[in-house]
Amino acid sequence: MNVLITGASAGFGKALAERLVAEGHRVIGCARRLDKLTAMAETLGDLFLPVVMDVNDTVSIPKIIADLPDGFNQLDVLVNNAGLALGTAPAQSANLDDWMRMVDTNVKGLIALTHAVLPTMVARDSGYIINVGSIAGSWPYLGGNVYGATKAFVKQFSLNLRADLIGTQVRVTNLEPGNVAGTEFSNVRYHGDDEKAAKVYNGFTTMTGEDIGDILLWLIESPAHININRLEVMPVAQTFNGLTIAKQNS
Ligand code: NDP
Ligand code: 8X3
Repeated sequence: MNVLITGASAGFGKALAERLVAEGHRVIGCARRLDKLTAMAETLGDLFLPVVMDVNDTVSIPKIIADLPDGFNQLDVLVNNAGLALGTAPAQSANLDDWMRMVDTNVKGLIALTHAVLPTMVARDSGYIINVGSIAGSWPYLGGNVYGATKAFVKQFSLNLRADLIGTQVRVTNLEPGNVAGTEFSNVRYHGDDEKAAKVYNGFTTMTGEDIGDILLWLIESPAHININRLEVMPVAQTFNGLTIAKQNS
């Protein structure tokens, strides 16, 4: 299969690329950092095509897809994985630039890629779009404000794609992971404060990028007649917040 992964230079995307190549699939690995992609290509070989792509630059996306070389240009799977959280401040003190970047990357980038790839999948009556959402798209938490809202968009967009794709063989899944350590996610969220990022994962056993890579590979290799609409996964140590009440006299 030919699998295009956004956000392939780190975290889940990198873990998935490694697994796919090990299984003999071709990977179009997209991200902004060419040095990271080039290093991966040196290890992964000819089955891995590094492609510089900034999903925020939505105008550039159709041409990047149209210019994919022979052998890599028929996309069987699109994994919309590039995304980020910025900050954990409550809404009333959040940074507006952070909010806008999350919308640009997690929402606009994802729909632009989907728009560029979907018509060809439908024309071939075959293909699979996997969107990487988050538990933050379903479960509100303090400081999750716009990040969670972008992932709620991703969830509903995924479900609405399924509605539009009735009668076709094109599949769509929204993967919704909870807490995952060992990626750059929290380092990015805390704007490079690596000490603060590391503390998020202290004191419990969490999931890893490799766990999510395994799950993504399992989705991609699942039987073509099954559509997994949504898949929510958390470490056992994580569960839902109780509903909080601010009492007047406490
Ligand atoms: P990482 O920060 O480790 O990886 C993010 C990837 O996205 C990098 O490869 C980065 O590459 C790429 N990326 C970021 N911005 C852009 C952009 N504008 N254009 C192209 N690529 C971009 O994060 P994770 O692997 O942990 O997260 C991957 C996805 O999973 C995200 O959508 C995240 O929201 C979601 N998620 C993460 C969870 C976690 O706890 N880790 C849990 C649930 C969901 P580069 O910088 O080279 O462009
Ligand atoms: C990332 C998971 O719980 O940090 O999407 O929001 S969480």
